[in-house]
Amino acid sequence: MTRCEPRATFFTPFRLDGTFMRIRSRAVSPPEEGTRLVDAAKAQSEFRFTDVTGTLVGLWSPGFSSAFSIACAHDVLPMPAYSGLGPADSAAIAEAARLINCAENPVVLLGLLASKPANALAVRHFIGRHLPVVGTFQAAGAVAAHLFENFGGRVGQLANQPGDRLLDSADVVITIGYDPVEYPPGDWNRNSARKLIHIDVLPADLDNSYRPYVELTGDIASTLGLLTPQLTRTHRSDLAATILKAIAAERAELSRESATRSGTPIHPLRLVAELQPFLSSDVTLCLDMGSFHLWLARHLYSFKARQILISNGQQTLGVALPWAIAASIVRPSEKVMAISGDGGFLFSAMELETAVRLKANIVQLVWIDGTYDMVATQEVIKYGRKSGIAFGPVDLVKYAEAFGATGKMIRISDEIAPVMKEALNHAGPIIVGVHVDYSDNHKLFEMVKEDSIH
Ligand SMILES: Cc1ncc(C[n+]2csc(CCOP(=O)(O)OP(=O)(O)O)c2C)c(N)n1
Ligand SMILES: [Mg+2]
Repeated sequence: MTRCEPRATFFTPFRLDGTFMRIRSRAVSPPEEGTRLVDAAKAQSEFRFTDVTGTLVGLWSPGFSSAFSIACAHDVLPMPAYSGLGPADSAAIAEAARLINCAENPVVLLGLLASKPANALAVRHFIGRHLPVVGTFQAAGAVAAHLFENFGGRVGQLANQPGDRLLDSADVVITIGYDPVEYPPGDWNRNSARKLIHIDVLPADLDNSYRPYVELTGDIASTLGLLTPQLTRTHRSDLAATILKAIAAERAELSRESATRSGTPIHPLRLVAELQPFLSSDVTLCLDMGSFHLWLARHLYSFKARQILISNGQQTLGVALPWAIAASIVRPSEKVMAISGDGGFLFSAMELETAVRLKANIVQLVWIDGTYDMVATQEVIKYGRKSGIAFGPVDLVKYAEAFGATGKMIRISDEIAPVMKEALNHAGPIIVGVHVDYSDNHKLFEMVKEDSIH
C-alpha cells in the first residue's frame, strides 16, 4: 500500500483478500453512551492472529489529511518475503514411502501439530491412503468424519485404550507432529523392534524407546504433500481391519449404553453422550486436567482441527477458564465451552472477573465430586488408600453471581441438554455445575500394560 500510493491526493478504500501469516489489529472497547471519541479510543484491545484467511478492508488517507487523521496506511512491520521450513529431504521422503508401501501393518500416530488446521488437511489426504490411525489427546480433530472407520481412537496418559491395540499391532509407526510429552514412547513402544518414521518440524527427541528409522524434518503439510502421492497401498491390512472393526463395535455399544445411564449423581459417560451433539463446528472446547478429562479425551469426538484443546503433558490445573477467555477473543464469532473438575476450576476461578469484564461468551462446565479424584484414584492404586484429596462444598451459583456472572446447576441427566442449550445461548460468561458419579473411575486406570506403569 505504502509503495503504490505515495502521490495519491484522495481517500482510497481498499480490499485485500487472502491468507495472512500474521495480523495485528486494534479495536475500541464498547464505550458508555456519551463517551467522547477521543476518550473511547484510549481503551483499545489489541488482537493477534496467525494463518487466517479472510478479507481486509481499509481506508488509505492522503498526506494532506494528517491534520485530522492518520495519513497513509500505517507503516507495516517488515515481513520476510519468504519464511518457512519447506519440505523434508526428498531422498528421506522416498525411503519413507518405500517403507510404508512394503509394511505389513503400518499405523499412523498423530500428535499436537497434526491438528494444526493446515497440517490436518494434508494428514487427511495421507491417511486416506488406507492408513489406520490413532491420535494423542492433543491431536483431537485431526481425523475427518469420513475417515472415522480408519480411526482407532485417542491414546495417551495410560496404555489401556482400544487405539493402543492398533498401535501395538503395527510393524511400522509413522508419527506426525508428535512430541514425546504427549504420550511417552516408553508407554507405547518399549522394547519394540518396529520401525518408526518421524514426521515433524523438529528432529526426533531420541530415547531408548524412540529411535526413528527415517526422519522427515520440515514443514509437515508440504512433506506430506510430497509423500502421499508416492504411496501405493490399496487397502488396509487384514489385521488392522479386524482390530478397527472390533473397535467400531465397542464404540457403538458404549454409546448405546451411555445414553441409558440415568442415575444421580450423573455418570461421566452419560454426560459425554449428552455433550457430543453440542460440539457443533462453531464451538471451541477447552479441557482442564483431571479424571473428568480422561472420560472426555477418550470418548468425546471432534472432526475439526483445534476444536478441542486438551490439557495434558503435565499441564497445570486451572487452564480451562483462561484458555476459554483467550479462545473467545481469538474466535469472537464462536461459542466457547470450558470443562473443569471442581478442584481444577478453583485453581483459576478468580479469572471469572476477567471473563465478566470482557463479556466473554463462555460456558464453564464444572464436574463436582468434592475431591481431586485423579490423584485419589492413583493413590489408591499405588498405596492402597487415599490422602489429602477432599475439599469442602462450594456453591457455584452463588460464586458466579458474586462476580456478576450467571450460575446454573444440572441436577438430573434429563436436564443436561436443556441447561447446556440455554447456557450456550446465554450472552456473557455462565458457570454450570454438575454432580458426577465417579464410582467407575478406577476403570480409567485399569488394564494398563505392566511395563508402562510409573
Ligand atoms: C498445578 C497442578 N497441581 C497439581 C496437579 C496434579 N493433578 C492432576 S489432576 C489433579 C486433580 C484434579 O481434580 P479435579 O479438577 O477436581 O478433577 P477430578 O480429577 O476430580 O475429575 C491434580 C491435583 C496438576 N496437574 N497441576
Ligand atoms: Mg474433582
